[in-house]
Amino acid sequence: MTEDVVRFGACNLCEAICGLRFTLRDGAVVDIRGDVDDPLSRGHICPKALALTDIRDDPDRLRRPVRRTADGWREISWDEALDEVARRLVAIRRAHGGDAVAVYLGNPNVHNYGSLTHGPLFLGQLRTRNRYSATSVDQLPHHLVSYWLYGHQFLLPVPDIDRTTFFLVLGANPLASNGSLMTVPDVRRRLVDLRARGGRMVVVDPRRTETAHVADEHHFIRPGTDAALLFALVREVFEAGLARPAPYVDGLDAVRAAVAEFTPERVADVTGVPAVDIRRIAAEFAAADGAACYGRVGLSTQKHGVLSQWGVQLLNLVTGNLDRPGGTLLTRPAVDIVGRGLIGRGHYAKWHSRVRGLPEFGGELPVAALAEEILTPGDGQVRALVTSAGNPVLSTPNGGQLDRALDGLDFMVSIDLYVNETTRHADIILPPTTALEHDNYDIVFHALAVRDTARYSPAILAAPAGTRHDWQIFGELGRRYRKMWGGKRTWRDLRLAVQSRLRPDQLVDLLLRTGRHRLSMRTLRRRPHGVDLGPLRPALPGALRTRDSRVHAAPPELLAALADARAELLTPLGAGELRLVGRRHLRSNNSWMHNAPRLAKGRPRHQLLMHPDDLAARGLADGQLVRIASRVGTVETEVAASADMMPGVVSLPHGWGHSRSGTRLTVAAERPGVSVNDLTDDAEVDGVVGTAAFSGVVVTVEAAR
Ligand SMILES: Nc1nc2c(c(=O)[nH]1)N[C@H]1C(S)=C(S)[C@@H](COP(=O)(O)OP(=O)(O)OC[C@H]3O[C@@H](n4cnc5c(=O)[nH]c(N)nc54)[C@H](O)[C@@H]3O)O[C@H]1N2
Ligand SMILES: Nc1nc2c(c(=O)[nH]1)N[C@H]1C(S)=C(S)[C@@H](COP(=O)(O)OP(=O)(O)OC[C@H]3O[C@@H](n4cnc5c(=O)[nH]c(N)nc54)[C@H](O)[C@@H]3O)O[C@H]1N2
Ligand code: SF4
Ligand SMILES: [Mo]
Repeated sequence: MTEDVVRFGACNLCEAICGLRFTLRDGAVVDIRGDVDDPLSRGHICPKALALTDIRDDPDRLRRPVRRTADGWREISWDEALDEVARRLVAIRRAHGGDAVAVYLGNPNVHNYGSLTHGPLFLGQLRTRNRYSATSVDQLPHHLVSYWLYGHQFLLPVPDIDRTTFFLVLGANPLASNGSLMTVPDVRRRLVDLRARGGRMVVVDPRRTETAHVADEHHFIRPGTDAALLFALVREVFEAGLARPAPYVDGLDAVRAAVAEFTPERVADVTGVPAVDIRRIAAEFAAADGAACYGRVGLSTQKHGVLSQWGVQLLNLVTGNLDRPGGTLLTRPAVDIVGRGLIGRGHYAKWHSRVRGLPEFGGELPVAALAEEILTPGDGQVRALVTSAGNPVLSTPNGGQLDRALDGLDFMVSIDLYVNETTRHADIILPPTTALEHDNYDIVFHALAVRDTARYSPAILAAPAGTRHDWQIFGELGRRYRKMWGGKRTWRDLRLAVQSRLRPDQLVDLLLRTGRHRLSMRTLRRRPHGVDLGPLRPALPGALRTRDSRVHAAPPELLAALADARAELLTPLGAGELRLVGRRHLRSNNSWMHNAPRLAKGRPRHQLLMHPDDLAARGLADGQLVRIASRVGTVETEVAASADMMPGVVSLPHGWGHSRSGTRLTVAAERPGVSVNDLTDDAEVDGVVGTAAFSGVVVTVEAAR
């Protein structure tokens, strides 16, 4: 037996990027714990990090490319697989045009720096307008609002949770999710500290969540009505004479006029939040010495997601809390995504989806339109699909329809570790290494963290022989595709040839050296716990990217959207209807970690939660098998009584539904659950930008026969 070796890295499973301490014995990880010297996570860890080894050692995990054949999956060589993918995609583009090949990028792409540095080398060559990603089932409204208000889609203010004295949280459950667009490891301790220094936290959610349980105050809200609540709060700040906007904010007169009708009384009828509370919360928020309003998935993925996120920004702006310590601030990351133009400022509605006419944003179309683009014949019909690190059959609205649509493709390739509900349709699957086997620098989530830090994670274990990293797969595909496409060589090709041969750490080293903190990979390698770059600090108006360097609080597009939505936003929802919302659990991660034995055990967590009164009204009992139906589908699962649910609202987590045939998920199949996205509706999208409207789907629930 050799001596134990200790190594440090960061977890890339969720946005919290916790520092981890690994103990290795005889080449195997025997212990994982939080790195107490990490300046951001300070030793925090959650149960998912322990499953990193489950994923690496999972017998179901693919280690070689596989081809789907009539007698099941057959392993093939990398050369054969990569050549065939390039050849088929080139052939389909030649025959049907660039738009015939669609791309879907899932969530883990942004947690893996190699996919970010090398993905574009291949994907950029496809020349398709049919680009989709998890963004349009997630944070898309944030980007659009930042693009309009601040001039860049990635100028996303982060709550200064460590200094705020009033934290207003809508549609987010950081105690389960560990924060989103707010990288906040150890959120529980930070919230305890908030209250210890006399601060208050108010949570607005149709479910009394884990986060609501540690708050000072929780309010139920009817799903999809948050925009009305936020407009009422903004109105009250104006009415009470409490507006204190910064001098570089334009458009607030127009805002004031636009929200005038949103009186607390009218909004109380719509939202279910009492008018006295609306008035009081507005006054407390405005009076606080540093207040932050934060709204996440529950706000973004609803019909008025864009208006809701605008409302969040407006409340922070009007009260002078944007760019103020204790309010919301921009980060100063070591890899400066905005400053270096790594992501463009954004563009909106430059083109539209072929079938339904949904707008693009930043070069992507809403994924709610993907199935119809495959199913509807005509010029520009999607005939091939490339997916990377995604599972849209389980994660996008009306996944059942997409599931059927994928069967009709001429060709599909997936870059993924598993044969899951989506990749089971692929002709070829290209499996990358797992997180423990490749290095990483978190380009995205350092830029969204509640404190500026920088940390590099080396590979903890050697990659098994014959496996490839995501960046190598993308680099190889890029080179082969370029060769097979042929044609004139350009400067772009030269850049492609050079970049595809550099490793991600070499590319990121360049960005670090030229960044504002003048770091380098060498420095980061020498400091395995990461480098502390300090608390967030004010940066406006200098950091704005609008042409006049001012905040545009009332862009004409948003005023128009509000005018369109006002009648609906001021009308109470139909009485007696049941509305469906989603939830997350600490031991689960979207659709893809249910095959980890360590996480799968314990109490089941896939059930429909329903208020006891709603159960009684339907003659249903706790634990019973029920049939849930929406416009697009029906599923059957167990119901669990929960007094934490708002009456009239039911909750089902997404990412389940592992009973479709042809997958290779042995552990997950034992506790399959059902897919909430067999109920969510591809026709229900945000009116401005097309994000899936998951929150508030109308459903019926009855005893299963
Ligand atoms: N353990 C775990 N952590 C995760 C993930 C995971 O799957 N598991 N996923 C990661 C990802 S990809 C993301 S994007 C983040 C998301 O992080 P969060 O945004 O914190 O996500 P949720 O925990 O789903 O919280 C959303 C909340 O919105 C509420 N809600 C639903 N509809 C409405 C509504 O209309 N109005 C209001 N006010 N509330 C509503 C729900 O009841 C729920 O409590 O989490 C990340 N972290
Ligand atoms: N109803 C409802 N639907 C939702 C949500 C909701 O709250 N409610 N949340 C939405 C949100 S916020 C998100 S982000 C999406 C997530 O949905 P998706 O991004 O579509 O899918 P994931 O479930 O994250 O699946 C990730 C896939 O990537 C693979 N994978 C993991 N790591 C890697 C890697 O390093 N490289 C590669 N190549 N593959 C890898 C896994 O095997 C898995 O197949 O779901 C969305 N869908
Ligand atoms: S909170 Fe997120 S980053 Fe931290 S250990 Fe858990 S999964 Fe990993
Ligand atoms: Mo997400």
